[in-house]
Amino acid sequence: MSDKLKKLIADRGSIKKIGVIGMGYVGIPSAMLYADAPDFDLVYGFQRDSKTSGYKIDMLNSGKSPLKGEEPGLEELIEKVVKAGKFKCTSDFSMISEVDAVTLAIQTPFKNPKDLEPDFGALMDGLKLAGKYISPGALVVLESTITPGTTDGMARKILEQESGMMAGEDFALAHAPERVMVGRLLRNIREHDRIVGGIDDISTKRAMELYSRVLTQGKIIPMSAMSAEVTKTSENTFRDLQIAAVNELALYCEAMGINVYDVRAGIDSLKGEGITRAILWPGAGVGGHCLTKDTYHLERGAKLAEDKLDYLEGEESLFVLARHINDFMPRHMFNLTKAGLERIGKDVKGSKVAILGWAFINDSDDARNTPSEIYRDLLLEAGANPSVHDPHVIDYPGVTIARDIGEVLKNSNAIAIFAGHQEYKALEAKAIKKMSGMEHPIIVDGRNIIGPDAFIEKGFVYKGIGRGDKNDHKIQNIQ
Ligand code: SAJ
Repeated sequence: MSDKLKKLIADRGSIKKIGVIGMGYVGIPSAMLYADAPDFDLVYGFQRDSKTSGYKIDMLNSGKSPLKGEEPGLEELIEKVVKAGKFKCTSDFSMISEVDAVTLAIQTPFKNPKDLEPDFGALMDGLKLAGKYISPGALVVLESTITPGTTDGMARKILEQESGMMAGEDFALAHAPERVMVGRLLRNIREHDRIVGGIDDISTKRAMELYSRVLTQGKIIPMSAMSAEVTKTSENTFRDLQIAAVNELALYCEAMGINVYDVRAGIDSLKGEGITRAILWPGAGVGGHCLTKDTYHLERGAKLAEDKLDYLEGEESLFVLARHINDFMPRHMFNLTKAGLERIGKDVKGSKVAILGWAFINDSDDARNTPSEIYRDLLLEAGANPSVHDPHVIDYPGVTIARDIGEVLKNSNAIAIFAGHQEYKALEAKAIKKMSGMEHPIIVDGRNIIGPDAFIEKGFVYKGIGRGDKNDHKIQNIQ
């Protein structure tokens, strides 16, 4: 523990001013909670005044949320802290010199998962700006999900180069990964336990001071920076693995002619102390900004340590295989659609297919890495004519999203359900059939939200993920 840093922090006293770099799904709710905490005096939200996201600066400073979709309590909190003068959004990064702590909540996508090559461009720009302006005794925290080894590796290097100071000596450095989900951002930050990992104990301690002020139910779990990086990447990797396991089971159940949901309920019934059976839900695919890439961050971290790794010769990583299984599910939806059309002697080529749900998750407008896009592209490749409906997603590059479900169902040979939105749970066979105008429309349920019998009775050709008990049903001719 560096006495020099200890003294610098003691001279500064408790954290009063904070800077948040990256006004997005993580940065905005975090900044507002810091600003609303009585212990902190002022929070700057740092946002580049770029063509694509510069508009956020004025919106936030006028107390408005630039985030799309329902975020309970967020708009009110922005208005409150802006009115109270406790939050300012700015593109003047030199103000970082004033703050006691600066956090970075910047996207860390992958350029190419195959080569495990992340796109750290935006994060490196943020680190350079933080390094350029931080003052002695400040704390820097990475909240983005990153490859294990990044905090004490690339981030430390950039911050030291830009600042001319030493991490652990002149400034504190830590990783405290976000754990938020769209639709409940504020609640997740307040209530989830927070993993806090410093490059040394004094950095961990200083970062704990920051997060303990915003947690209501959650507790702080201190550890090393590397352990924090692995915790975050592997908690999403494990979730992805659990989803891949039940997706594989669903594919088996289809082949065996049984209902995966009966099996799931059976497995889930084994309860009692010490028995955890976390079986998740099969479906049309895994989207979003997290599960689709965090496995590759973990893999990259392990690769950096592969000279010490003892693993099966020539075997693929279980985690990467899980990614491939989940990436296969939209293609499986395509195969089910094709099989359904073939049952009535139709080819995918020239067929009109209605895609219900563009969001990657239910009842949200978030369509980042949506599985629906993979399915849509497969249809286009096969010469089909896809159309898309989603009650929540307003716009998305390269696709027209209809508001009127009748419009996409009209003359549709097939209907594919990709998101479990509430609106779709009320779908009625008779009404859908009337809108499609087909004698035997194909309906492919990727989220198990419709009752197969109600549709089969109306002459639909039903296909469902994991529904081997129904997928080869007798087609009914309705007089
Ligand atoms: N999905 C399934 N079956 C399931 C659960 C989800 O197919 O049983 C699909 C969803 O449809 C969606 C995708 O997986 O397409 C991701 O869904 P999600 O519920 O995991 O949502 P995310 O990605 O927004 O949230 C995850 C969460 N991680 C964990 O629970 C370990 C969240 O806590 C994280 O904060 C978030 O990633 C993140 O930002 O890392």
